[in-house]
Parts: sequence; structure tokens; C-alpha cells
Amino acid sequence: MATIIRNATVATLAGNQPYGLIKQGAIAVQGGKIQWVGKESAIPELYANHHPCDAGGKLVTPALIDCHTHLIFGGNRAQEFEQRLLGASYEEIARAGGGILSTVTQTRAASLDELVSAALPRMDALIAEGVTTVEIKSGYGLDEHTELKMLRAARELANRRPIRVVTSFLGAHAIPPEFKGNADAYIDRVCIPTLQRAAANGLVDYVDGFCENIAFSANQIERVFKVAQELGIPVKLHSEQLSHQGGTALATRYGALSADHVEYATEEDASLMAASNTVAVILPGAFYTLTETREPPIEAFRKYGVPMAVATDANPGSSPLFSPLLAMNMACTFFWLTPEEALLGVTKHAAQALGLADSGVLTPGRRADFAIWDVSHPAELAYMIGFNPLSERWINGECSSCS
Ligand code: DI6
Ligand code: FE
Repeated sequence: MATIIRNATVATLAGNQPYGLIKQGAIAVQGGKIQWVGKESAIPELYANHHPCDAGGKLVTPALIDCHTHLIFGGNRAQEFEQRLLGASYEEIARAGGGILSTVTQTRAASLDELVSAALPRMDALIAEGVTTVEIKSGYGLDEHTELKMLRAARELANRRPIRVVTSFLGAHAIPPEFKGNADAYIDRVCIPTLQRAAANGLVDYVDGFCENIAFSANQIERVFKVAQELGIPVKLHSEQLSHQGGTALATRYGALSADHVEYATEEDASLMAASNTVAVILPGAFYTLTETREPPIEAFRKYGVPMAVATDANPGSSPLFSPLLAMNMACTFFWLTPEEALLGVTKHAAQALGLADSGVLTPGRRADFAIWDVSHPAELAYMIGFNPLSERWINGECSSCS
């Protein structure tokens, strides 16, 4: 028996119309997949006697995908927030051993259960805004034991809630204190062997890195990418966030699914990304928190046809943001994305940034993961600030928020 969602405005995000909008639309769902989408007046005879579900004229979009988060971490960095407000910069705090390294200390000290318990309410905040797929990175362990613990905690989150979790190994995130001044030795002796161990345990869906003057050079990241390539794991990269290091060009040479942050990326980088089908992941939460002024080259991304995703970058330091809706709003206000680009950024293009061909748009054959919003037009989703109009969240063809 199929379920027929009817009396809906459907933003399929497919086809040539803005938002792929179908007014007075309907969706047929069966076996966890979308079987049919179209005008209510054209529902195929086949579905005539199937289970109807009245959407009450509400808007249906693909469920949201948060394609870049650091949801698993110990402690928090509210004190660093205070320090920054007194004038210290993110880079100064990092160089003085705070920043990412202070979270490393707290993450090493936490048990797997504690990491899971701490992450659950953050993940629930994403779920409350219609997220059904979330990417979660390691990178606050920087030793084998803690990196594996973080990845296992991420996998465990998927057992605790109806959500799909995918994981990125981010061993090349920062240089741990025990390797201070010796990033190369850290890459060779810890990062790469840990990646191999984590991959052998089925814990790694993507390999990520932080290519930055306060982290790793493009050459160092390349050594990690070579191992990812041998393992057959796709790569993505935090590149050109605080300065231009050539990480984006490197990422494109390895066919990266995405280059993330990219505030300091150039037009040349944008053309390379277009050629390698690399998505630009726009992270306005970090731009906002760090009071960055350099904007990503959005015009160049448009000119070369680089798809843009939008994500929270949820993390305890540079982006304590747990709202994809607010990330959409910020992407519009800071970077002049259109509300349609912002919505594509948390659905279709976020799916592409994760290499997930099964979701992100509402077309037959895709996963029946969708969100039903109490709004009349999709532009309202990016427009409102601090307001959540989610009415229902469906994952694998089941309503997870209906009682
Ligand atoms: N860039 C970021 O924005 C996060 N990691 C990274 O490489 C920040 C992580 C943190 O400050 O804890
Ligand atoms: Fe990040």
C-alpha cells in the first residue's frame, strides 16, 4: 500500500521551474521511496485506493541535509567567545594552544557515551528543522583512540534517532600538543595510520582536512589524500577559510566532492571546481562568528556553474550554530544567495557535496525523505529569522514527527 500525500505545494527542486514548484501537488510514497510526484489532478489510477494523507495546503520540500558539521565534541568554548570579545583573534587563541586544541583536551577526556549524550541535543536541534541526513567529522581526537571514539560516537547517533549519519575522518584538523612544531611527523605517525585503522573498521565515509596556515599545508594534506585514494574513499577539504593556501586546487586534483568555507578562494579556484564537479560548501556561521569580512566568490561560482551547498559547520569554536534555517538566512543576507539557492544548498547541492545520489530532490526513485512546512512559499524558509515552521518530517517514507 502506498501513501499519497495530497493537497500540497511541492518544491521538488527538480526541473526548470523555480523551486521545481508544483501547486496542488501530490506525492506517492512506497517502500521508503518516492514513486510518483505531480499535480493532484493527475494522480495515476493505480494509486486511487491507496492511503491518502492530506498536507492541508502546506509546502513539501526535500528533507534538509546538513553536509558539514563537527557535532561530536567534549565541553564547549564559551570562554574563548569571551576572550574574542575582549579582542583576541581566533588565530591568536589557536596559536596560544586554545581553540581546537582546548576541545581536543575535553574530547580526549570524555567517554564514548558522554560524547553521544552531549551530541544528542545538538542533533535534535537539526532534526527539529527537518534534517534527515547529517555529516559528522572527527578531528578533536588527534590520536588513534580518540579519533576512533568520535567516529564510533557518530555512528551510534544513528541508532538513537531516525536519521542518516555519514562520517568524515578529519585527523588533519590541528597539530596536537605532543607533535607541536612537527606536523609532518603527526601526519605520518598518527593521522595516516589512524585513517587506515578507522577505514578498516568501516568508520569513514569521507576524508577531510584543514588546509590553513594554522593547520596543514597543501603538501601535507596531499599525503592524506593519497591514502584516501588508495582506500577508495572520497575526499573533501576545509580550504581557503582564513587565507589562500592552494587547498582548493589540490582538492580538485583529487576529485573532491566539496571544498568548504572558501572565503579566500579565487576565480581560478572556481573554474577548477567547475571542471572537477566539486561543490562549494558555504558556511556563514563561521563567517559570522569570526566576524570575517572576506566573502566567498559567489559570483565566480555562479559564472562557472559551481553548485553551492549551505551547512551549519556546527562546532564549539568557529560556528556554534545548530540551525540550518538560520544558515540559509545568513547565506542570503551575507552573501546574497537567493532563497532558492539557499534551499538548493541544504538539499540538492548538500546531497551532491556528500555524493548521495539518492536524495536532495523529490523525484521518483529517490528516498522519501521530505519536510512539510507551514508556509505558503519556499522563499519563507530563508526569510524568517529564528522561526521554525516545520510541520512534519518524513524519513524513509515514514513520518517521524507524527504521533
Ligand atoms: N574550520 C572550522 O571552521 C572548524 N574547523 C575548521 O577546520 C573550527 C573548529 C573549531 O574551532 O573547533
Ligand atoms: Fe568545519
